[in-house]
Amino acid sequence: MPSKLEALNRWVDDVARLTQPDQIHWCDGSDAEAAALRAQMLADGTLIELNQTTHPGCTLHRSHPSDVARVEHLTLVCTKNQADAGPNNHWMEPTQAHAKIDALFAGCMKGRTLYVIPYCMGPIDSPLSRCGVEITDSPYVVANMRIMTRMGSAALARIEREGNFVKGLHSTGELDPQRRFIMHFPEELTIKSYGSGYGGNALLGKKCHALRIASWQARTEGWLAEHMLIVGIENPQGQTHYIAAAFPSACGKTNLAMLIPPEGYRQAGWKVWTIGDDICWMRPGADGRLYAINPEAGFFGVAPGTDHGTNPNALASIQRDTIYTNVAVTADLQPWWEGLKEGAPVTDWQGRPYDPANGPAAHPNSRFTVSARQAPSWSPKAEDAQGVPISAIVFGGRRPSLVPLVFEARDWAHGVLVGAAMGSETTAAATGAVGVMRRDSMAMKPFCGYNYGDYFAHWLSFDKAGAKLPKIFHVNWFRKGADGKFLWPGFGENLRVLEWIIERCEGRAGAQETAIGLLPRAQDLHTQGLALREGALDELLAIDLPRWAAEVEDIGRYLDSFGEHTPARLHAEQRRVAAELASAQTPQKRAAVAS
Ligand code: GTP
Ligand code: SPV
Ligand code: MN
Repeated sequence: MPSKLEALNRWVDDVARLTQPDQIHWCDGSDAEAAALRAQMLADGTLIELNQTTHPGCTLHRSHPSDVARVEHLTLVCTKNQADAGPNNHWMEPTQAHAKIDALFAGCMKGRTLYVIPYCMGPIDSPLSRCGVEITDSPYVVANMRIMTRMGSAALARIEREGNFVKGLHSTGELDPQRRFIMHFPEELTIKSYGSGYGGNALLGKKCHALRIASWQARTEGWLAEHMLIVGIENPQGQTHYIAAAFPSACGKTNLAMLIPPEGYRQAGWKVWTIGDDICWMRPGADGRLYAINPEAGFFGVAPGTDHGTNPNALASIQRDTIYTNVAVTADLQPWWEGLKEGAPVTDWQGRPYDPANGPAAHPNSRFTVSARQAPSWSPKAEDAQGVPISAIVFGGRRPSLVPLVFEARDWAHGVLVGAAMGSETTAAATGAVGVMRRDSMAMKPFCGYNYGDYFAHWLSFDKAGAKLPKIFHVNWFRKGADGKFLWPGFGENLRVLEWIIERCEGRAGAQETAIGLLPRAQDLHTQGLALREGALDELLAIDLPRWAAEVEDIGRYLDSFGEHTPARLHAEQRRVAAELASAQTPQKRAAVAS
């Protein structure tokens, strides 16, 4: 069933000539197609059927043990000029890159089926949406793409109408880490991924298209493609504010997007609506506000830590029709992971009898793939072709010390600096050491498809006449006390911070000005019914001036690392904050400046 689009047919032909599959299957996205693929994967062991009484329609996939996370060192941005990719990306010259990866693709689909997956990122009828076609030899990828994107006939019809699409070529190859590359050619709107079957490396609509390629397109077209959740917060008066929040991988986006309000808030009438949990595309509307869509249709969420107490909405979503990857199972084949209070693991994520000596039962980056429609908190506005207006942008990361619970940037340029300066401890979402502090500007370090310096300039460019930009905030749910325990209870209680953020946007909540931005005083946060340790709130809202001065100095060096690409405006902003910190530390000097 080739398409009506000659360019698409020609590309599929070219790929088939290179990869030599036994068959070609054009995916229509139908239920019958999905059922046939599922049966085939159950038969060949790619999927294991879980307990169909407790988890109807749920299956488990165990990936190769060396293929469980994104591989940043093997992820390349291949632009003609290296400076366009920037020091934040691994780079290879495009001709050389094509030659290198095409040599891996040569003949790699012999004995396999080549699947053509037309997909649309965003609502099918939205002007903000963008389409792509992924070619893969992995039925597991097809099954995941069907949940994560609008996949099949409707997407193909839009592609045929528009005539252009992002080309993504994927093969699991031999799953050999020595023969693995995730390459992006933004100038050609092309992705080539070889040797991994894992999420972000293989589901090309997600990080490869919707962030790396889309961020490049967004820069030239005047919009933003960001690693952000989108959540709607409805207050007791029935007004809903939409917040977009960028946290690095495995730092709480899915959890915040689905949070359940604390008891008192629920009774008062607060509601939370999920629009997206990982990616946000936003663009200025006619009224000057930023309007956002979630380009995805499903959640590829972190399993460990998901429980009734932390994320009941996620848990409710994944009781049926969910693909689990690398979780453990109980004696009666129910999925299990660390943090789940019910059940006990009997078989670990690699299929071995569970033995604590082998480490956790579920892989720390084990995941669930589920349709967003299954979330009890799913917002009907997520299908809105115009997107939702964003009231606030929130940045945050895992910062065990220094960074307070929440602060507000004084204006857009300061907010861009706050986003650029973001730091976080690394997590299991990518291979490599876990718990190492690194700068992760706007949570886009692994995903920005071009030079970070140019990206900062693009962010600054939104501040122009007529713009009604969201306020920018920074949060830190992960601050630890002297005992090494989290000071803030997090999860549902994070609504208390979001309430302050919304009230600030409405001009109603109080704040105190500090050198690093505006902070709530203890009395500006609603803490009724909140169990906090003695002194915890003071610690969460304290600013250690000398340590902040050192931090801002380090941020200056970090901005320097992008050379002339870093906009002068951002340097100026860094110097302004450094000067404010210096004068805050010497009251005499401050008095002198004031007089
Ligand atoms: P990606 O899908 O990798 O982009 O991750 P994410 O940002 O969506 O992270 P997610 O919400 O899945 O959370 C990752 C881990 O952080 C889980 O183990 C959560 O239980 C934990 N977590 C999330 N929110 C909080 C919080 O407010 N406080 C604490 N202490 N942990 C949290
Ligand atoms: C992340 O790592 O940020 C994820 C999972 O959301 S992946 O799809 O692998 O990128
Ligand atoms: Mn993510």
